[in-house]
Amino acid sequence: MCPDTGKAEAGHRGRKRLNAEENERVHFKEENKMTINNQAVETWIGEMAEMTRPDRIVYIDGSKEQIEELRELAVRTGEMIRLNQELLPDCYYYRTSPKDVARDEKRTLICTKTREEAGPTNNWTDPQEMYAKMKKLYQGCMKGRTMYVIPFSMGVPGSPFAKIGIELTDSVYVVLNMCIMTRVGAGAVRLLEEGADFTRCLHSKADLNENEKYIVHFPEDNAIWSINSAYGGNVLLGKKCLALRIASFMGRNEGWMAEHMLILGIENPQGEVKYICAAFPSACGKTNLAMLIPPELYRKQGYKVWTVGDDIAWLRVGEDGRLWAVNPENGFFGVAPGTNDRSNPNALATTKRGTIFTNVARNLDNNTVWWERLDKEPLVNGEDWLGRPWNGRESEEKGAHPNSRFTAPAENCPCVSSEFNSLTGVPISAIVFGGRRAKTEPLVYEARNWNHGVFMGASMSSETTAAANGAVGVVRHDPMAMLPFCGYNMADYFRHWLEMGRQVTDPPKFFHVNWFRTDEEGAFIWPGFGENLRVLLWMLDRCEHKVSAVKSPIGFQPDPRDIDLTGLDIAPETMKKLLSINLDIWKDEAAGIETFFSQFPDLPKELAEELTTLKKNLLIPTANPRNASSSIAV
Ligand code: OXD
Ligand code: MN
Repeated sequence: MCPDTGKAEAGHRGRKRLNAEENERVHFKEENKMTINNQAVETWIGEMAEMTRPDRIVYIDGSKEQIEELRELAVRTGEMIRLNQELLPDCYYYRTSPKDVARDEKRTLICTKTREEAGPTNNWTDPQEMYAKMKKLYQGCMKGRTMYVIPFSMGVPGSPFAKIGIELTDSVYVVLNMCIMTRVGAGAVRLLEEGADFTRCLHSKADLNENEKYIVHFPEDNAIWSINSAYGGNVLLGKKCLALRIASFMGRNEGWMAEHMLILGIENPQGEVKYICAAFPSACGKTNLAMLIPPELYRKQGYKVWTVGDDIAWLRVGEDGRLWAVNPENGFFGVAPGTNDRSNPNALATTKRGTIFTNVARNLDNNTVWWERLDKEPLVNGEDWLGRPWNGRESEEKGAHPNSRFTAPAENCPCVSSEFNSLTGVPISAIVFGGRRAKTEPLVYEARNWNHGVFMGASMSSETTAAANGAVGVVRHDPMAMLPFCGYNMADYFRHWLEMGRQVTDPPKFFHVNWFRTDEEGAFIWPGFGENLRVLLWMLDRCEHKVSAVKSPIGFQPDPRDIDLTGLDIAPETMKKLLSINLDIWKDEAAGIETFFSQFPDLPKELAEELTTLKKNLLIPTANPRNASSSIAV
């Protein structure tokens, strides 16, 4: 392993690495220029530097010049590779250590004063114990290194939604990613100087010892400590750690919500835009849905889709009684494999400039990047994500890691919403929950009301993916896609959702979707991607009371004729199958929900009541629940 980055030597084959002395000569023009005039900030940075002992402290202002200096430094030290600047201007390539390729849920902790506050679904340790343990690990870990101070804002500075953080890190890769994913520099500094509170984020790659890797949240102290990892989800502390775990805790106390949701706008031919939020677990297609391109038929009619966010939504009740959402991020940290000009041309276009690629394969013929299903041509003269020579025609192994990523600026996205930088956000018409379920869940159904919608989210399950360490393809309960991201007791989180429902006087409708239903051969039945618009349009019609629905044991379902299939090769029978519910499977599902809920002694009674209703509905003695249904008026 390389001593200073802990990365496998294979990852640096053929690249010159600098010795410590050469590194010393790295000069930062901006080094002493920036200050943050706030006593609490100074004291904290002083304490953290005292503990970690960096050789130098460099403040990050997010300027083009400083970013350029850091890129050059990363190339000189061998940490990153500069990609072909003609084909991929300002794009860089990075490999993590081979065992540090995904979020590590087992090593992610919520350290609240009591175990109960963190709840049964989070890993918990007493905060004092954890601080003591981690202080030992951080002791002197930045000796010989630079500590970068990154002041950042989640949300547009000045927006009532925005929250400020400062991340201290010894990783240039983290700095460069944070400069894409968050709003770094002046705006955050101004708010800090006006006395804004901030999340204290400390990261050190230390020596990347996987046995001492920790991603720890202290919500009561507004602090995050991460050590021994360099994988995005564990180290870009503004993202999962602040914008979901810490923010969900803040939101509960302050009366708003932080959710693992994309936000998209659908513009109709009359130019009206309606916004939808959707929560799917990691790597289940949020980025693809957020950047959806309408099928040609709809494009010709004038439909457009606009991306506000692909991963995180912060939601507040507006003065008008509607729910309003912002995306607190400034870029996309998307899964690369499977992204191509059919599945998501907008994402592909977004990655053509100013992007950092992590753990993908590299094309040695033209120094660009490659991943599985990027195109039909296998890469022949390549290097895999481990830095080994790789020929896609011969190799049985994958060229890119299944959780390899691109970090790309949102401003690159051809369909970025004009409301992306709105201070007040966008009003939400519909909230969608979904996951990967081969058999159980129908293509779409609608909740009867807010409480039923909360139950729908709370009882969500999905097959696991490569975004987190552990087995892939195992069905697990993942309420609101927040299981790994809720910063406090999930029973209280459900209660908070129910409370928000009492405050929204003009609520969005709730829906559940499943794009991943399979047939007897295991093939996906629904074409997905752009065609998902057809389902979203049915939802919007429901929101505007333009179409009726059919009662079923699990909620309202479309009359199959109400989902427009024009131009699609899908028989009405297939549509019926996509919408069908198997009562036996659903009885098992209800039992699974009951077991999942039973771990919360303090489960809100509203959810227990919804479960009782579901069980009652499922006992209707009929072979086909749709026969037992009746049309309801809208
Ligand atoms: C992500 C994740 O990176 O959910 O967005 O893991
Ligand atoms: Mn995510």
